[in-house]
Amino acid sequence: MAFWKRKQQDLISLGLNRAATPEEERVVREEPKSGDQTGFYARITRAVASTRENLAGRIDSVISGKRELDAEVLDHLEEALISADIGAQTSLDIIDRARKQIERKQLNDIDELKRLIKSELRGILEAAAEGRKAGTVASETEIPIDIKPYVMMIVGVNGVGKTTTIGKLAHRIKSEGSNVMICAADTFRAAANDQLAIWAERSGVPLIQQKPGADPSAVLFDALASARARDVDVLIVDTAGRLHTKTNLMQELEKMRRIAGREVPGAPHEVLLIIDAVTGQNGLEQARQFTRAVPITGLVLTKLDGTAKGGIVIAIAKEIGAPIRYVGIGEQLNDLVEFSAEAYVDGLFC
Ligand SMILES: Nc1nc2c(ncn2[C@@H]2O[C@H](COP(=O)(O)OP(=O)(O)OP(=O)(O)O)[C@@H](O)[C@H]2O)c(=O)[nH]1
Ligand SMILES: [Mg+2]
Repeated sequence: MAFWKRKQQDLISLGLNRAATPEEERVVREEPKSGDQTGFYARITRAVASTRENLAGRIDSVISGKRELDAEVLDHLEEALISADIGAQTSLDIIDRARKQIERKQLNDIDELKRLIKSELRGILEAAAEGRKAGTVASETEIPIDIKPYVMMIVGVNGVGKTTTIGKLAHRIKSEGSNVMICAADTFRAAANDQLAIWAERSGVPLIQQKPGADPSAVLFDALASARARDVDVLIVDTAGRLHTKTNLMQELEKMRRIAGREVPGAPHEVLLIIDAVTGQNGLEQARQFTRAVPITGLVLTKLDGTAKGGIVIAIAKEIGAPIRYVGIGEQLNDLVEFSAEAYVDGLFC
């Protein structure tokens, strides 16, 4: 079953003919599926271990031996949130809310304070998932079952993990029963084709490529024709983080979008922006430039396993206002998990 239909199908199989509650979704998501996707909740928790230790260390050092939530505790907490890259304004807002609740005696101890923070953070992620920030997110469209090929464009600056994510995603979608094809439209680096070929082989899916230096849009055109001819369900398109010609990268992406839409109605159906969690606020600035040029439908945050500043997830969700679909938690084929706001937030403070 195609991955985007799975959740809905799982819910139907649970006998639900209404929207699932977050708890029900969590249960469905936690159910063992095909081998490698089992226990994603635990895997997200593990991926944010360094961030959790960073936060817990700072919080514990200031509250140890204290009975009251005083100004000093709140100041340190604010610093801890900022140091985890949650974002200065967001951290300030959360602590302000906490301060008011303490004054009104609605908040009495550190556990209640943690609960408040978790609920605030989850609120930010959920708002982003709904794409509430107008103007930055392509409107959500229902994906008709008969769209073929379903075209996913993967965009982002160089080195963030686009190619690696494509390999993982191809593996994942294929293991869920769809025919997948990869298009090598990053023609910038000679090595890019080889790297993608390795991932295509690992995940066992065909790759359409041309010589390095070829016109990315021409490669895409070929891949679309080939995908149609071979009855492919999902075409995943790798794109360059930069170009060797003087053509503007954003213009090239726009041209690719136009070609995809001309050849397959509604394509690209998904444009995933890849962001490297390790680059923190700098990466966020680069990501902003993409959102100005390309309508993004979702985000993938890579290298969450490699940072103690995993709070950047919150800053990105708030700033970009698009749903985080997946997180990369390592360099192996199975190291891509569906993002869960609940698993993530619980992981920060468990
Ligand atoms: N630890 C860890 N490393 C990752 C993850 N995703 C990607 N990487 C590593 O990040 C590096 C860059 O990944 P690529 O997939 O080549 O990035 P790219 O965006 O395709 O780069 P360009 O093609 O140069 O634009 C590689 O060494 C990957 O192994 C992740 O989730 N966790
Ligand atoms: Mg690449």
